[in-house]
Amino acid sequence: MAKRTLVTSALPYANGPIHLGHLAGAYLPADLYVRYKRLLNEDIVFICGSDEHGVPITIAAEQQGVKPQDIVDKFHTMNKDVFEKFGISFDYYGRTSSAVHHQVSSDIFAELNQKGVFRKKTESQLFDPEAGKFLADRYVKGVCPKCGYEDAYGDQCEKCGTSLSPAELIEPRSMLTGAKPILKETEHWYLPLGDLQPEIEAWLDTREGWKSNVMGQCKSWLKSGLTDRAVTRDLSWGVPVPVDGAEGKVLYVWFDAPIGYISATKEWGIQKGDHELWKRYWMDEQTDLIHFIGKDNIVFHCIMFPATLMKHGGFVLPRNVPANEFLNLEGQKLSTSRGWAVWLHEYLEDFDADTLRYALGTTLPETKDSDFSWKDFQTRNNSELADILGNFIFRTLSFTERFFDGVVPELTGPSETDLHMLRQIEQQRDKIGQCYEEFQLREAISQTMTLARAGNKYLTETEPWKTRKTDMAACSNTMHVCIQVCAALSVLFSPVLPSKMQVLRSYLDFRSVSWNEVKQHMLPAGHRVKAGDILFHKIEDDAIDTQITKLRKNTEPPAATSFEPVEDEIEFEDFLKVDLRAARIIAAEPMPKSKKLLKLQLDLGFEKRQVLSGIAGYFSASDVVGKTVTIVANLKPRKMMGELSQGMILMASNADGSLKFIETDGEPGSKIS
Ligand code: B3M
Ligand code: ZN
Repeated sequence: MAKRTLVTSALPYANGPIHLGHLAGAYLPADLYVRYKRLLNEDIVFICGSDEHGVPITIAAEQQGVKPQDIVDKFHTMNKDVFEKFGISFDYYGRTSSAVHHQVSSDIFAELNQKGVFRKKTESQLFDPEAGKFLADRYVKGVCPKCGYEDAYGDQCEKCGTSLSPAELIEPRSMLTGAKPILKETEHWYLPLGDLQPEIEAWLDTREGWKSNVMGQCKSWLKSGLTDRAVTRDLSWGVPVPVDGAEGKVLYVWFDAPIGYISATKEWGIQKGDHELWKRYWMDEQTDLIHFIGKDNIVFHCIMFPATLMKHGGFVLPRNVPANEFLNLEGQKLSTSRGWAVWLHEYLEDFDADTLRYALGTTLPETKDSDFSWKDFQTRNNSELADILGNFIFRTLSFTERFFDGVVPELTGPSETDLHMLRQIEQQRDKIGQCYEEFQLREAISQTMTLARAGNKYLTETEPWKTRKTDMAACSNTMHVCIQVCAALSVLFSPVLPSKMQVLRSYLDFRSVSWNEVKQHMLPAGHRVKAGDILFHKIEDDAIDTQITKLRKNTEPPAATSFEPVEDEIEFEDFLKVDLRAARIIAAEPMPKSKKLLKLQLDLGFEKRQVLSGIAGYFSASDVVGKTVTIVANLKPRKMMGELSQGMILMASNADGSLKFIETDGEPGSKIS
């Protein structure tokens, strides 16, 4: 086992506030893991900070007509504060504009340069003749050479994840003036990734326990062959290139930003009065370095940064990079420019941090993209936090206060049911721990709720309100056991619900916060507890509707996008399985409490049917009545919101995001093939 762990979360650009997508990608998962490890009393340090360089910052400054420094000062402070309010427990939150960071990244560049690692090349690069500037990275957009996405940035296509150079873009256009760039020669330092490929490949082969989505991406880049990457830029904002004659050039933001993890660790040590402390975490092989990031950052953390560290020498390389996929919002891709996002500071005005930590934690995009919806948030809160966890705790503690004067009763002659419940405490502790160790954080949370669910069920089934009158010993045993389960939950749930579980421990007068002390018997008979207040309140429909309305109001319609790529080939027999029919919509009404669904009555000639269709955002009931449309008639019927849906209406999705029916002149019931 490692002596120590260094956990990092991607440094967010200080060019805007933090939203749910950021949290789900790199911050909440890291915090869950770190809080779990701290409960094991392991030596672990959690590092993050603001990424304050690069084109994202200067573009934001230009758009707002202020200086880059003003932008980073504003968002650094704001983001640091909101992370704290959300319970993200960084040991240190640095910033890449700090003097220490400039020094550390300069030194690393200089060392690599001196070792002759870089290749200096003069190449033609895109230049905006109107602005008189080279167009680095996000100053230029164009068509992705790999997937054809039209809005790919000069450094990366956000659609397919490929990392790019501006010159690779098809039909490039300047973000400064819209002008068509020309080519102009300039000299830069390149990291020769092509030459380093065998070393990188050999190192990646030694990595164990990586998620398949992460290793898969790495393998696919290696397969297409790595190429030299420039690590300097013609820009004025950033860490100046520490070489004589390199005026007007700075380090590429993706060169200096990951080094920010090192400089922030250094600053953390300095703050603790130990200038050498950072070396224990970065220069000693006993450290497990874990980078939590979103999937668009994989290439930088698994290839570029390790290559940099490798060639420098002396540094530890990541043991794991548990990158997450993307979080969608209400079924659509998050988009800050369109306003399709939930900002954390706004969320915290209306709800508490722990509720979101739980709801988001159960929906983390660990292996594939996932979706956050306000309805699901409400259900997670009402049906799980309030109805299971909160209800169990409140019933246990108020019953103990009322009938046992708040004193933990004796356990005497426990039944098999009592013993079974007690055994589950340790079983679940081990199972949950295993999930955390393997970065299966969703499952860790779900297994923790399983213990609460078991406790709630046990309490209901042992019926202490009845045994109180007939079998006082059984009643005492029930309450003794339930209190042990509450104590266990107060520790096992604390990575997810840190502040609520702290309150619970105060009710239980339970000081222990150590994972391994979670056992069958923690609070002895005679120990005093108090009932306290209800920990989780239900969230009403109104509060959720307000959020959905706010989201829709802030949002512009989806921008024109490209068409979906064609799906994989299927056999003719597969196609024949789908029974398509013409159907006339004879009645339509909105579904109560649903923003998405319309309830439609269809005439199929030989029979009538009800179908629920997710088109309410596009059509009103009166728009659709009378149309003869195409449906999948042999789709297994399913219930949605308590109503039966017998089939599915086919829709064409236009590139601009609008939906159209597949109308037909066929008579209702006729087969379409
Ligand atoms: N700021 C990119 C991002 O926010 C970048 C991460 C840096 S991690 C060293 O997606
Ligand atoms: Zn692409």
